[in-house]
Amino acid sequence: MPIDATLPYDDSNIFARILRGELPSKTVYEDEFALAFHDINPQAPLHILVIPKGAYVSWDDFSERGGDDEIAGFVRAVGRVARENGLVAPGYRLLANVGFDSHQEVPHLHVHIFAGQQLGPMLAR
Ligand code: DGP
Repeated sequence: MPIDATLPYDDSNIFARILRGELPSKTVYEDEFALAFHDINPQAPLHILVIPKGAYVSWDDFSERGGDDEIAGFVRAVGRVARENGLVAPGYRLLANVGFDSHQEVPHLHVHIFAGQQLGPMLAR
């Protein structure tokens, strides 16, 4: 079910549990500001999720409340994950769903990295 991105942060969401080590994930990268892991239901040959370590519901929440250090750290982590996986030359796609119309399902900000094939049009037609 898509979530309402205007609701307060819910500490029991799946990605919060992954961050606390209560649920496993296939970690790709971790630093002070971000954790990257493989999506459980990949939509491309390579499908990685990058999440901030802080408690933010969505891109909207993060861009409004996130500290400058957290925002810079997170953006750099996303770029680094792509670079370290050799994705810059072939190309990749970033996606962050926010709220109901985008079908955001997990209420902790996550940026999808899709790669490994021609990704086609930006939106399903
Ligand atoms: P979105 O629709 O943008 O909220 O995408 C949520 C993504 O999270 C979706 O591609 C599947 C992934 N996902 C959901 N639960 C888990 C989980 O427990 N582990 C991992 N690795 N990914 C998950």
